Amino acid sequence: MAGKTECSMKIYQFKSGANPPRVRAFLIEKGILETVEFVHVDVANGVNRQPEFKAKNTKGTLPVLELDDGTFVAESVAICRYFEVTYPDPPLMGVTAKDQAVVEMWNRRIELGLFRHCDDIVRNTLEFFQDKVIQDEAVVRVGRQSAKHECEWLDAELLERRYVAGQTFTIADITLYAAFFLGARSIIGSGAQYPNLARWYSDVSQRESLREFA
Ligand SMILES: N[C@@H](CCC(=O)N[C@@H](CS)C(=O)NCC(=O)O)C(=O)O
Repeated sequence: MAGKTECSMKIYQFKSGANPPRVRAFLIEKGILETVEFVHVDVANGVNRQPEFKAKNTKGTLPVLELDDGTFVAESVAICRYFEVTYPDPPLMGVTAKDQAVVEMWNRRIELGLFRHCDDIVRNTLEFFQDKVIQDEAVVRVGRQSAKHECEWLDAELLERRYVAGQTFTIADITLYAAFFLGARSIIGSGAQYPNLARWYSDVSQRESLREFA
């Protein structure tokens, strides 16, 4: 493994938010956090919306991976995919064709479902986003209701599985934890209504990698 001084890859990010910790957690699970140099971008002061950063990612979002040939890769899952291929052990996105398909199915279900609803709620309520998006109370109402439905469905799914995609920890668990960080934790509350989700949450919360969500 490369030491800190040998880093050639960079990840542009900031400490909080829900997406940068997804990638850091993935790298910690793989034991390769030290192979990457992290570059802090001052999101609070809009540095990610300035031309210099938009030259790296026209969307202005973080995280962004910069490879040593100058390629920029945005989107957390795409960045994780790069590291899954370059550092296959331990696998976090499945090994066989079947397992890869199952993990991807679950990761997409979580990302396009609960994670998105929780993200919608945050973007449409936090003062930080007031000048960045058109905040709409209807989106918040629909988001809350949809997030509850997703929690009910996931709770039933987790009855016979330890983790989201099966009996091993995968990227889909990191994505679900990110959804919890964004607000799903408050939806499940004491867990009485969602015992399997509550069991999953208390199990994965023990992992050091998920302390990146803070
Ligand atoms: N789909 C992207 C979402 C990236 C994203 O929205 N990042 C947020 C931080 S959690 C961001 O950059 N927000 C700052 C902004 O939009 O100005 C991913 O998976 O990485």
